[in-house]
Amino acid sequence: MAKKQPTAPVQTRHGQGGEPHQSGYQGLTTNHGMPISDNQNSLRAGARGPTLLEDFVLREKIFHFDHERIPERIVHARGTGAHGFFECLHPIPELTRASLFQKAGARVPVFCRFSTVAGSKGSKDTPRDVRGFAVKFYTDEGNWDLVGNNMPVFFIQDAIKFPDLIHAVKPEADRGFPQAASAHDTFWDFVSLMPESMHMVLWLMSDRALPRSFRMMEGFGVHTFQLVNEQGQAHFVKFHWKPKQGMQSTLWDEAVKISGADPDYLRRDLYEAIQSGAFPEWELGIQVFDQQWASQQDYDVLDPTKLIPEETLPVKIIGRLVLDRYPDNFFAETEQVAFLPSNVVPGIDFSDDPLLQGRLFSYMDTQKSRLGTTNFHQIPVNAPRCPFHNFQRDGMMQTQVFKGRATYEPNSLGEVGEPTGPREQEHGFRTVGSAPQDAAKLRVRAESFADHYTQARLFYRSQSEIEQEHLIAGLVFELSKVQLNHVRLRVLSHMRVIDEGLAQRAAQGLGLELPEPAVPAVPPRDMPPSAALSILAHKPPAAGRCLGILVTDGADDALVGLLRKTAEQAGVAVKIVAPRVGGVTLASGRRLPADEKIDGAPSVLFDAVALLMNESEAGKLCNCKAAVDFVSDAYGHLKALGHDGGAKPLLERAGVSTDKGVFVIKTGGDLVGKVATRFWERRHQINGTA
Ligand code: HDE
Repeated sequence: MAKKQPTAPVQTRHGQGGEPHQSGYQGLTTNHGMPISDNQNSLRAGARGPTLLEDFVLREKIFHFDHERIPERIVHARGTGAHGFFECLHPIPELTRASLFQKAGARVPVFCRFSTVAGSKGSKDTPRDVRGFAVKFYTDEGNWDLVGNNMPVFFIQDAIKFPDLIHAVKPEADRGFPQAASAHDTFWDFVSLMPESMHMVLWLMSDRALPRSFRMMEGFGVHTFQLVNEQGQAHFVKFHWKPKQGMQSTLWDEAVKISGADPDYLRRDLYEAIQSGAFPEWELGIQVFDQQWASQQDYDVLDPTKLIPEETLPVKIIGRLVLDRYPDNFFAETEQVAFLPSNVVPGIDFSDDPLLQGRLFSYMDTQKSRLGTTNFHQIPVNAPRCPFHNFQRDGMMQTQVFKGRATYEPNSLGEVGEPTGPREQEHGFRTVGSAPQDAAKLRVRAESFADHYTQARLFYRSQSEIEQEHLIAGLVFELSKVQLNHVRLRVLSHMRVIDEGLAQRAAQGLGLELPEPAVPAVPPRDMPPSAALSILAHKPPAAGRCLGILVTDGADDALVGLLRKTAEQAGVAVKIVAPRVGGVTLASGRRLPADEKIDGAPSVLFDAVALLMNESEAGKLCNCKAAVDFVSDAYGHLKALGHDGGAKPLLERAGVSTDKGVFVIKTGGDLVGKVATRFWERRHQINGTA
């Protein structure tokens, strides 16, 4: 008789039901609780014979496996999430009765998901794209979902254009590519035919579309919402998330290389930060205004292609968001989380923004298709943390066992003819009443939405010179990927209306003659530049960044220790990179294990690098392409390179010339303090513009 093959590991061989085995292991069972004695071999007719249909253990396992995938999100498919809390810092009872804003220090749990928009679930983390920033607040009066982006405006003004926009940016219908990229004909064809998208297009071409980390992005509710107080008085509000980690972006060349080195870069970054206890934090701010103020602006506050400059209406901080726990199970939590812009709580209400109005329908609908049932609100990550009762019943995957006879309201099935079951609440949500300005049914766009260029100009002119260079390079790159020349020219015709200099520089980069300018419905105005729109106007802190230390045998132990200590004090993470993952033997004779082997951790994964080696080892690394690229990329990406003198041969081999960012480490702080700094003047050397 043949033996069972192969021998199973001890821990899976025992098991009686789901109870822990006496040795501490939990017994393996089927989904219906039957103890499984063999998880290695299917049931066969003879040792080498066919598998029997009778094997219900096999069939259950394969059946479940066959259905493990669920449809990915139509947009924002690629993302990652985390648990945390929101804390009210400055109560605003005068503005809203929402319970989470009533008491300083009061906290509610949250789940937050960050995402890219265009790519599929398995796409890379670092394409040029908008990022989703969705927060679910589990309040004691229900879930409030603030489903925003890392940019304060959007491409379109009306929900009816959303499927067109997404079809245009997704892989082209006939060929199925490009994945997670706007650099192709259909996207630019569509947006160039939609002047209202020009403001957002410039945000997409800017550094905002290449965040260094989800932790280093701002977030925006985008639409105007309303806050409603106990007396029923309403104010308009825009929501802002301000990262405590500061804002930071990658360079384009860096982003491209990161996507090869680590397609999970942003996901891993969030995971590692939380696991190490460096909990990412944002402040929640609001811009509050009333109808009278809104009427005085030159743009319509209901138009989601417009922002309100912070210099005009300052952002008031009211709370903070801290993410302190990575999910236990990615699928159960991050994949199944279902955000609904229609999830508001008493004290928060919508505005008539036509894009928001469309979203109120779409998200509920999409969850049914994605999660398969109207009962998606019962999945733990979606369920309110407060009690919820109503007469909605049954449906696929119903997990609640309702008691009683009454499934309708009103009823009189209680004792002595009284009603039974939940009732309407006096304190419940009430929609803010507003008199429609024009009660006629119309398919129109308000005239006040017609200016498509003023704020695109505002955004461009609010960027620093370096950021403008990046924006133009982004535009030139994307339009160079576009194959239809008439589309390129149409984009340039819009750029001419936004800013003549921008158009000229883009045309030069493309090697094209400038076309006639587009004819705007409303000629653009000049608005005062807004520093709040520039990333580089804000100096980022060192904390939250990562220093990569490339070491070889014979490196100075004391210097490694000094860098580690200084970095730890500054909240900077450290990774040791070595020619072999087993590590190196330092000059002191101590073994230093490595976190990464050199070709698995190119310098694009770090914010700054240290090179610790003696000259002879540096000489050997001159023949290692990965080591040479490590150095030349760190230099090319304008990062700080600290070294111990021994690395000189490698620096020379990598073509590094000494500047303020390339120096011999003396104090540790001299390098760690520059971990978030880019040495911009070096770019002329790199780009050949010196
Ligand atoms: Fe979304 N959007 N969207 N969107 N959106 C979805 O809902 C939609 C819009 C945003 O991490 C979908 O659950 C329409 C603006 C984020 O799970 C879908 C319109 C903003 C996320 C959908 C918009 C967003 C989504 C896909 C135009 C910024 C990911 C899966 C009217 C304010 C949430 C899903 C997460 C997801 C529809 C426009 C942000 C299809 C119809 C504007 C962050 O329902």
